[in-house]
Amino acid sequence: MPKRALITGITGQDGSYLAELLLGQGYQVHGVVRRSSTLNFSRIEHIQDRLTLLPGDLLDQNSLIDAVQQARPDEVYNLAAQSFVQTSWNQPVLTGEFTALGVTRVLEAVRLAAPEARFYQASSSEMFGQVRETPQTELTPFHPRSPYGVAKVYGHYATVNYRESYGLFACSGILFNHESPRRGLEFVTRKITDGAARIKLGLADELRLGNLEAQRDWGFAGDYVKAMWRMLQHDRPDDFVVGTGRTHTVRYFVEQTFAALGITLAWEGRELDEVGVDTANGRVVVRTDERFYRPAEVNLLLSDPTKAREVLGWTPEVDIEGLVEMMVRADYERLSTGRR
Ligand code: NAP
Ligand code: F7E
Repeated sequence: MPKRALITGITGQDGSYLAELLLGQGYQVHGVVRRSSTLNFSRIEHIQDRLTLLPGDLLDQNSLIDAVQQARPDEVYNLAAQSFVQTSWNQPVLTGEFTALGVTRVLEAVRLAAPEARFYQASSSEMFGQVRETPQTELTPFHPRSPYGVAKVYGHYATVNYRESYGLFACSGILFNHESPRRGLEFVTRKITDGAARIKLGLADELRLGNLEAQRDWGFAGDYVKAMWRMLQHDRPDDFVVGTGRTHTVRYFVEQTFAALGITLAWEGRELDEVGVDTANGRVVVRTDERFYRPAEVNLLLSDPTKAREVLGWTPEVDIEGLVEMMVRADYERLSTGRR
């Protein structure tokens, strides 16, 4: 009998890579999709005929119970969330409903309708926030710095609590930033690769960014969904940090991206008035903009993924340079063939 999986957030970046991975392993893959006036299946359209899509919303308890009853899953991956940190300051209540209470609703659906199923919660390095130690491990205390981070701490402990209260096989993956050509355009990596490709093709003049000094441990989403799957194949439920163990500034990501397009940058000015100049022709192509700074910043994230490596045998395959190359090439090709 093929294994059965249910994925919330299947239309998102990670959901699409995870669905591909599970299909490749012979799973029957079910995905929860919420209603919208326009279909939003671009990341899964290439595999849609092999998926079973079920209507449901993190806000609606009964829809989640129905989805679990219909899917009869061996494994449930809760990837759905309001996942953009910046938006969480504008919509803190909605972020709490989706990203915090939504986890309890999915856990309740599993407890009531499929208590033997294995459960994965998409926790986040944003929970470390103002970091108490570097690098961050499974034992590093949390100090979230955004409504999103606060909501993820709730979801993390809800997962731990359902494991301890009801004996659910519930795992929390504390994943550091992971990116891909399927990353949403508002996240900084994709904003940079898309923006730089537009400048190279003459479709835009400049790219406006916020804090260039923030440091992130960036990896490739296709690698990280393998860690999620491995957590649910392990012999007991546990929590794992997943990252590359390397960190870089936003500035480095910008420089690498422009370099991949043959543009060398020189920086002038400071902080809110800084510009990146194309050294070949003196044109300003990057400009800092107050609108993209955050009320409270997470300055530095760096994982220690030792436990994931030793217990799960997981290691990432794509490094930051490979990731930049993959993303900028995909954006350049997409835009140069007229797809906007
Ligand atoms: P994403 O691309 O933003 O995808 C989010 C998914 O959640 C989408 O499928 C979205 O559906 C769905 N969703 C949002 N609100 C929903 C609701 N009320 N009901 C049902 N579905 C809803 O996020 P991602 O990058 O793939 O991340 C996956 C998960 O990992 C998220 O929980 C995120 O917070 C977490 N995480 C991400 C990272 C990272 O670096 N990518 C790191 C750590 C943790 P629509 O398509 O309908 O909007
Ligand atoms: O910002 C800085 C910004 O929005 C990264 C989500 O997947 O990873 C992601 O959260 C950094 C921040 O991701 C711009 O201030 C500068 O320091 O790409 P981001 P994030 O906030 O780290 C975690 C692990 C998650 O769990 C989340 O779901 O880049 N930055 N200038 C900018 N960021 C954006 N978005 N836009 C800028 O113009």
